[in-house]
Amino acid sequence: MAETTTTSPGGAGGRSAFGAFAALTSALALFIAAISVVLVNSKDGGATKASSGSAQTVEVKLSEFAITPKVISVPAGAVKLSVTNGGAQIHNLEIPKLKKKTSDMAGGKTEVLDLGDVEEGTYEVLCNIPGHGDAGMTASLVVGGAAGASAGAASSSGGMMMAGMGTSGANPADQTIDFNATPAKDFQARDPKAPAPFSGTVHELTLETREAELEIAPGVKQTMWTFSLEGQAPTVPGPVLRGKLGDRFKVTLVNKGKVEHSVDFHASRVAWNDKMRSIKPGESLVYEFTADYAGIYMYHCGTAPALHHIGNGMYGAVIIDPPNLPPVDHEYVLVQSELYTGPAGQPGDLNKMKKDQWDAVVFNGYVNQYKAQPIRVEPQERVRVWALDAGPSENSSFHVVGTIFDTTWKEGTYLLQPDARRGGSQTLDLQPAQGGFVEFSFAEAGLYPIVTHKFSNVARGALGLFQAGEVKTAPAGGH
Ligand SMILES: [Cu+2]
Repeated sequence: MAETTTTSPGGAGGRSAFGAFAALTSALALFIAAISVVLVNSKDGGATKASSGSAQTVEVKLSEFAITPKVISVPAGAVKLSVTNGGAQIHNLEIPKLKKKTSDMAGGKTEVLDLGDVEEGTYEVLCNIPGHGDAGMTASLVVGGAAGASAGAASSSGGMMMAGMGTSGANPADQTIDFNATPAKDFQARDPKAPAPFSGTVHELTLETREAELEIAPGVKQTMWTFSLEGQAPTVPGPVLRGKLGDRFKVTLVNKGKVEHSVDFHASRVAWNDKMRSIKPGESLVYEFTADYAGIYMYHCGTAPALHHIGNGMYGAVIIDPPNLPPVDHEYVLVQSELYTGPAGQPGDLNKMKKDQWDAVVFNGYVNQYKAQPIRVEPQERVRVWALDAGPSENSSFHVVGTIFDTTWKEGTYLLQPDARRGGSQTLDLQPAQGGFVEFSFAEAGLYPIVTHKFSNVARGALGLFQAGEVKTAPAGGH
């Protein structure tokens, strides 16, 4: 039954000739991970016995994202684990209580971990690559008797990292966001201005991935996974890349992080198993594409579990201007996404991502940042906002309170342009990975809230302000 976890997503038999099956399996593991954890739990709830003889050597397999068996049962005494990485990504095996850990092992490698004489008891086992424990790579080492009782305990919650969680995905150690807090004096909101298109027709860019401690809300710093252009500070979202139809993008992706990453440009038409493959820390790849179609496109890391990599900050926008895009007075980019906190110093909590339990919904990566620092325009000026819903899971009903869009463009086409029928639009609706732009002006001086009209999310960080002209009153808390 366990074999279905590797063959069923591949589908037809033609896949067997597919050279890059490892990459395929890796990227599909997002879909597989949940299934395989269930399988392992039910199948390996019983114990694997150590081989006979004085050397108690037990075979343990690492994969995306499981440690098999889930319960490693051995008699008391000298214990060795023969650990094989059967996956595509780098994994390790750690037993924190025993202070034992394998090296970070590439796929296909086997390493024997000598635990020495181990006392009776139950020990937590995990892969300590960031995110992999949360993704399912936990197990229990049960030494001596009482294997049956401990096996039940270990399989009930998928390991100790999830202990005490109940039906909520939250870990008690996850950081909390105070939506009434105000940013520090020196806080600088991300510049929402849309960059001009790159000059020329061939754009050679170096895009780096790394972990970075970023402030996501007043007083809350989270270990985010980021994209940044060479020489620039890491940000969430990643940089906005903008070009024109027909431009050639030559992007060198460099992994400066501690875990594997990849990039998937929705603006491109390229083979997924080649260009979108995951690269290990220190590696790089070249991803070339021609901008054949106009739009605002998402790019994101697709390394399994992609939900974790996107949910923890690895997304950004590529804008390819449609032909004859009219000039406007101001042009902005607002990327909506969810934030899922984790414990301080750790990435966001994958369990909350799996359950759609976001802590916040934000524009350009920070709770209520344009409420704290409104975007300043003048009445009657024409404004274009490029909007992208990066998700990973929540929709957007993009709305600016107090005005009407006379122009909307979504997913490759104008939905509305000014004409004699005088049609107006109140929201731009976007599902995850959809984008477009809206155009409007403000009739009079004042404050104009920026929201997603799914208002439960406005209370959780998805609130900004346009300030048109001089305004006497201070921005109110709500509106
Ligand atoms: Cu990634």
